[in-house]
Amino acid sequence: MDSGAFRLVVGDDSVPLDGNGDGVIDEGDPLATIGQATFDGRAAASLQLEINHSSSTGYAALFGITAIGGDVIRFRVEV
Ligand SMILES: [Ca+2]
Repeated sequence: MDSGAFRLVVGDDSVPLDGNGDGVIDEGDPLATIGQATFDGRAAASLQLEINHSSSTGYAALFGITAIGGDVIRFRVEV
């Protein structure tokens, strides 16, 4: 069954987004923070995920979401 989940494919799974292993990605995890993000002219508290890949670091924001299940998004190695 399609759960509607999506994949974020970056880096490797040695640094999981659910860093504290409690099953939820939220501000309690080292690579996640909550910040104000804007989208389509609106602002909302949003989960911001630090993405380290090769020699660069970027961020992905989940607009309007402050916590999400650790099984929904994860790093995954694709070779
Ligand atoms: Ca967690």
